[in-house]
Amino acid sequence: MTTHRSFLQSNLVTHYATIYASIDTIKRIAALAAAGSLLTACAGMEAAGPKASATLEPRSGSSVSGTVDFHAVGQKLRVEARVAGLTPGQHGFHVHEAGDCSAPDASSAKGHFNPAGRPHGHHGGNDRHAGDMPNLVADASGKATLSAEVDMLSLTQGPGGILQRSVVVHADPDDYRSQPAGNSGKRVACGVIRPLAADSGGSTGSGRSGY
Ligand SMILES: [Cu+2]
Repeated sequence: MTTHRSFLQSNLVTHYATIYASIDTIKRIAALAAAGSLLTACAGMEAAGPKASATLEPRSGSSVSGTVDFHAVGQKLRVEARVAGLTPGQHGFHVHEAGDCSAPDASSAKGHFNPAGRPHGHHGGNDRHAGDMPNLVADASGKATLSAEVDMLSLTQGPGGILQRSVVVHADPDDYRSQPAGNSGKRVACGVIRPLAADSGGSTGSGRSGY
């Protein structure tokens, strides 16, 4: 009986030791996981928030191509466009409602992204489509770059969210007045706006001095 009891006790001690070791392991794993997600969060902030990109493909018989990148800067969205194959001068440039560039004239992208149901207008005002952006300006060689911060748009799932919508370049300047699209003519390029993985997008090596 004594032997049996002592066996039981020692067995219990071993059992508790195992439980405590498990709890300790769980705590360590939890701590490591927390540290890991903290690092991930920091890395995301260093990269200036979520990113998305659209690859422009030619439409309406044009040879226009390019890339449009987006990333969040506070409550605004920074737009960086590099476009080639344009006629020299200004070209209407908008976020359109549908992420579908399949039609030869890009009509499948539908109208300007306009979640608030407002008239078309100047990108600097408030009474306008959320998708209204500044005209691209092409040089004599047909190349245009644009770097601008716009509001009313975001990379979230909220009402201003532009993921899986499209960006469209037009043949003519947007006059920022005419309805419904600024009289900017044919759609010469179109690209669907897709989210990028958090660690891609080319900002590697910058802004990491905080580590
Ligand atoms: Cu447009």
